[in-house]
Amino acid sequence: MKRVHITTPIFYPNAKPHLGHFYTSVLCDVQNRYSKLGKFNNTKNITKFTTGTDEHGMKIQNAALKANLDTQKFVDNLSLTFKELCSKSNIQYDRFIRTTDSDHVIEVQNLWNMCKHDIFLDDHAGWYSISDETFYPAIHVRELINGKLVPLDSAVDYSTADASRTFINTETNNNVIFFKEKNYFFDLKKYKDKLIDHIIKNPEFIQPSNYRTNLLNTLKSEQLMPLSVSRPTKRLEWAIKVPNDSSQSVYVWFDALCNYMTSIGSLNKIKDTSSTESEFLRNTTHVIGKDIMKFHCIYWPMFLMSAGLPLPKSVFVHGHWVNDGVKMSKSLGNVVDPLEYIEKYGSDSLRLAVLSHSNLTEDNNFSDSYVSESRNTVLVNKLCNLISRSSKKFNPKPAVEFWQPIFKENQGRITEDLYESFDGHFKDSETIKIALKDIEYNVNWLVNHYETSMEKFEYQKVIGCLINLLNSGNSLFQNAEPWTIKDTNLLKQRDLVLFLSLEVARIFCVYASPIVPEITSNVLKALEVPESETLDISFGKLGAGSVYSKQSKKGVSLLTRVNDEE
Ligand code: ME8
Repeated sequence: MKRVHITTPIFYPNAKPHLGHFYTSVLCDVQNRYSKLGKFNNTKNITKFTTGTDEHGMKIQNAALKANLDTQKFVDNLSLTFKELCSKSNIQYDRFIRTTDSDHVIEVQNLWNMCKHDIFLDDHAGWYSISDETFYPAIHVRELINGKLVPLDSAVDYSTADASRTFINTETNNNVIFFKEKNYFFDLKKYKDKLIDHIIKNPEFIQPSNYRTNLLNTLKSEQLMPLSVSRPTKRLEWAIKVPNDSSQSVYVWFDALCNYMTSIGSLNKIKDTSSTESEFLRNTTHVIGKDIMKFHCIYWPMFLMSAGLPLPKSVFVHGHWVNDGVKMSKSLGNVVDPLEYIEKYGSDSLRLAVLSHSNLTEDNNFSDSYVSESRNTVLVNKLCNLISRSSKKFNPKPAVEFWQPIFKENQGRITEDLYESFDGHFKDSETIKIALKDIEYNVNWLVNHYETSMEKFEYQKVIGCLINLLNSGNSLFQNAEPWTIKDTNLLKQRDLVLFLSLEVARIFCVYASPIVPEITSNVLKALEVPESETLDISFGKLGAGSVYSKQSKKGVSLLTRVNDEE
C-alpha cells in the first residue's frame, strides 16, 4: 500500500473558473480515481487529492477593489464558484485549500523560517506584471507609443514615469509597472547545479519529456538572478506578513507553492521522514499548465532544497486550451464556461470530451461538437444502446446464469470452441468472429497497456481503445441479430451474444470509471459487479441480477440523446 498525493495548481479566484481550470482538475481527478482502483496485482493506493484557491496578492487585491468589495468577501464568493465547479464535475478532492486558511498562514511562515538562511534584504528595481504576479527583465519590456511597441531607453529613469504611460512585457503581452523598493530575495543560484543534477538523474521528475528538455535548456542557460520573495506591505496589504518584519509581505508565489505542504499536514510532521505526511510529500504528483512551469520546476524544488525537504516525485505539464490559437484566459475574456456544458450535456460528457481531444504535449482548440459527440455518439449510441439492446428486449438473467460458470471454468477466456459455436447457425458467422477477435484484441490491450498509459496521463490512448471495444461489442450484436433467433436449439448461442455484449459494457465501465464516473458507477451497480473485483478483466464477472429488464422494472437509468439545437 502506497501513499500518493495529487495536486492541481491552486487557482486565482479573481474571476469564475473556465475550461482550463476544469481541464487540469479533471486530469487530476482521473489520476486520483485510477490510483484508488485495485490494480491487477491487487495493490491499492491511499491517495490525497488536493485543489483550492490562491487568494493573496496584488492581482486579487486590485480585482476586489475594482468590484468595490471587501477583499475577504470577494475571495469568499469566488472561491465558492471553484468549489461548485468541483461538485458539479464530480471532482472528488480530499482537501480544498484556501491560502487564507489559518493553518496555511502558519505553514508559510514556518517555511520562510526554514529557508531563512538563503533569504536576504536588498534594494530592488524592476518591471512587475500584476496579472502574472512576476518581475520581468527590461529586455522583454516595450513602451506602447502611438500603437507601436518601442524598446526601452537604458539612459532613462522609468521610476518617475507617470501612470498614464503603458508598458508591456512581450513574453505574455501583459502590462508591467516599474517598481523601486526594498524586497527580500531568495538565492536561486545556490541550488542551480543541484537541481540540474536532480532533473537529469530523475527523468520522471518533469513529464512529458518535451517540457523536461525545454526546462533543462532554460535552467542551464539562465543566470538565475536572486528571486524577489517579498513586497513592501504598504504596496501589498493583502498578503501573509514576513515573520518578524511586518513591513514586508510574502510574495504570492512563495505563499501559493507552500499550499502543497499545508494540504498534506503541518511542516513539523512533514519534517519527520518516518511520518505518513513525509511519505505523501515524496510521492507527490503536481499537474500544471505549461504557463507555470518555472514556478513548479525551478522555484518550488529550490525552496524545498533550502528547507531540507524531499522533492515531489513528478510534475506533469500540459498544454493550453486555445481559442483561434490564443490561450483561453480570464484577462482576455475568451473563455469557455464549463458549467454551461455540464448543465446541458452532463459532467461525464464534458470530461470525456476534453480528455478525448487533448494530450499533454499540445495546445488544443475547443469545439462544441466534442461535447455533443461524447454524449450522443459515445455514451448514448455506443454504450447505453448496447446495454439497452442486450437487456431490454431479452431477460439477460438466464444468459448470465448459464454462461458465467462456463467462463469461470475457462479462466475468463474466449476459447476456440466458443468461436466455432457460431459456425453454421448464424447468417454471417465470419463477421461475428471478426468482432469477437476485436473484443479480445482490445481487452488484451487494456491488460497490457492500461496501467502504464494511465500513469503517464495518456488518457487519449485509453479512451481510443475503450471506444474500439464498444465498437466491437456493437458489431457482434448487430451481426449476430439475436432478435431474429427463435429456434430453441440456438438459444444458448443467442444468450452468448447477450452475455458477451453485457460483458463488453462491464469491462468498458470498469476501465472508464475514472474518466466518466457517473454513468459507469450506475451501470456497474446495475450489473452487480462486486467492488473488490473492479480491475479484474476476465470474462464472466457479470452479476446474475437484473440489468435492465422491463419485466422486473429494475435497472440502470441509461442516458438519452441531447438535442444540439436546444
Ligand atoms: O497560475 N488551458 O492560477 P490561475 C489549460 N494561482 N489550462 C489552463 C488554461 C488554459 N487555457 N488557463 C488556465 C495560477 N489553466 C496560480 C497557480 S499554484 C501554486 C498557483 C490552468 O488561476 C492551468 O493548470 O492562473 C494553469 O496552470 C492554471 O489553470 C493557472 O491558473
